[in-house]
Amino acid sequence: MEKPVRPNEPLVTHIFTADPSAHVYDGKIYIYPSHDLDHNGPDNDNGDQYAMEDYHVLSLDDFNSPCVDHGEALHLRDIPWASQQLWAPDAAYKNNTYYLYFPARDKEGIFRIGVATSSSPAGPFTPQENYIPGSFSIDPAVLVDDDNRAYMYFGGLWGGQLEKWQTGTFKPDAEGPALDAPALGPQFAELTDDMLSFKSAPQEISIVDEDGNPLLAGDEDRRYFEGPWVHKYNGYYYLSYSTGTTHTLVYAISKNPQGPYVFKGKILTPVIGWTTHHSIVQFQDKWYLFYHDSSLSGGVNHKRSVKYTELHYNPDGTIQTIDPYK
Ligand code: FUB
Repeated sequence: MEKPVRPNEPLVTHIFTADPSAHVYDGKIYIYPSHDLDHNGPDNDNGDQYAMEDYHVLSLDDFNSPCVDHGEALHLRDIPWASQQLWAPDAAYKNNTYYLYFPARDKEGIFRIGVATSSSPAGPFTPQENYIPGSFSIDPAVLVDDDNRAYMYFGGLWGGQLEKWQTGTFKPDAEGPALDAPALGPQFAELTDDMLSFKSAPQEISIVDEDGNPLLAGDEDRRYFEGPWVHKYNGYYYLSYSTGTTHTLVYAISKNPQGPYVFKGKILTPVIGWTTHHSIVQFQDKWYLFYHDSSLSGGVNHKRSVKYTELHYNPDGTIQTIDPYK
């Protein structure tokens, strides 16, 4: 019998995993991570080192159980429109179907977001012929709300190409806003009832400070970079994300799924490795943060491991900051 997974330790060590999206299905915790590959290629701001080719689904019966790797759930070779780089995925359940949402570069090298379906939370997943029309950039996160409407949050700077879409079309040489201009926010789109396309064109989410002013592009401790996640707690939507260059997970809250979101604070201090990426899930009566770091590989940016830790709220609904190494 394999050992239970302990907090702040890799869920699995036989493969490298990152970007965990955790959900509770059928009373178990399913984790949808990226599957990092071991290679000696370039490591750069374009993210070429993240050269992933497939997805594995992981699960935990509970937090006293070993982690199960359900094997390959989807491979690049089976996605007709994609050329490379299966980055951070998410999953959703609706219509008696499990949906896997994932970014990849299309045949022109532009990141798009695709969807694949399965009758099982562990896959295998069957991809659609084409990416979601109107989709772009990376890091999809899907919230199926209490009224059964489903929203996708997505977008990431630099290698994730978000700044290249500021005019609504892809401009390969476009750069981000000036440092004293409002930062780019994540994108928001409601999904159609069949979960396979957007109801209308994605719109940018505004993240504002405590006085209602948009966070600025130069505010690297707080502005959006990549890796959105939205969960609900006490009637509020919590949008959490990575600040990228300052390597922190932070959050903002709103009464509306589309925002504007008011910045609140830090969730996770920087981890070992350049990227930080997470999800937040309630299991039974506790809340958990799933995240990754590169400690198992000795700090190699693209050889990461998914971990979890418990997350605590203060009585006023703010989240207590976690230092994973204390
Ligand atoms: O895993 C590739 C990329 O690294 C993800 O899409 C980003 O969120 C970052 O974790």
